[in-house]
Amino acid sequence: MSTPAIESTGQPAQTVSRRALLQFSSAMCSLLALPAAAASAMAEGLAKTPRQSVVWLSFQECTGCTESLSRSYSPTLESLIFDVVSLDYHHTLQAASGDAAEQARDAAATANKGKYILVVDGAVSTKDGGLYSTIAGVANLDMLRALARDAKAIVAVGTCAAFGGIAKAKPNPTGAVGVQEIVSDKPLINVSGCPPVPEAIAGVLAHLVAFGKPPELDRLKRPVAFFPATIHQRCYRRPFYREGLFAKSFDDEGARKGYCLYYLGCKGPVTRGICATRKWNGGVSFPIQSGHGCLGCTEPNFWDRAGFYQPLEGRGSR
Ligand code: FSX
Repeated sequence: MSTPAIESTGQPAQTVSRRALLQFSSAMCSLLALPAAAASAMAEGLAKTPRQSVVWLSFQECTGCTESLSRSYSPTLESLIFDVVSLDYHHTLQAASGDAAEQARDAAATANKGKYILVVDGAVSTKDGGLYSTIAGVANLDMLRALARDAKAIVAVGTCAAFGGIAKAKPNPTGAVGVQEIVSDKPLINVSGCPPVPEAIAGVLAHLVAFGKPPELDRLKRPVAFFPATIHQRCYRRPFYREGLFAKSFDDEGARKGYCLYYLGCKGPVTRGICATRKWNGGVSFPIQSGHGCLGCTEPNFWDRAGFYQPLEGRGSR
């Protein structure tokens, strides 16, 4: 998929040390599956690129995506991502509230017209003109259209923003959809997951800032580096699957021995992501490691597609 280059903004240059930038870039390039030489190029790009204005809109969501980003345990990641970008508007993280917050968003969009990155988490209500989800009296639908118009790129963070997520699940009373069903004329990156792995959010923003274009995307507009394979392909329980050793209930002998959770409804074989390798909370664990099958949350329609405890059909020799 082609990834058109995009211009940088004119914000003051960030002041992070070169050593910190190199550490950050090395970690990001490793995650992005870029060659080692790309780390210094990314650090150079970040060092000379003015801080990138980011306007972050939260619509129909649970704040899990922001919780995920704020709980990144990677050394320097959280501080660097806020030094590399200028997070000009974010409901949850900003100090401003009320009119001041709305004015901050409008001021950032005006000052960086055509140059800011628009991050969206949460699904967009479209039914009845989008009146079921509003911010300061403005429908999310209208706010998205207005802010997307002058954005240079859009990052849909979380499965709600990417594909509609839980809000879009039946009966979808608000007419919820993902961002791509509303905006189709801007570079768009879907960082799905409910919530996404925090390093995927940071990595996409770092790539946009350092290289001026999105990373390579798959057919669902997800960055290939963070959705390289199915959870099953990288799962530490996969040897049990191949041996035909399964847990059949959550408290049987197979469960105690850590056998494969396929028959307890795990959706790992049809779900792409890096949960099994990057894990969560600084590499402590991920759902399968804590004894529950993958829910398939990085995929479209995951809530409706299959019961969480219904096994997939047609187990083959994987
Ligand atoms: Fe959705 Fe994110 Fe799941 Fe929650 O913003 S992807 S419900 S983790 O918070 O949107």
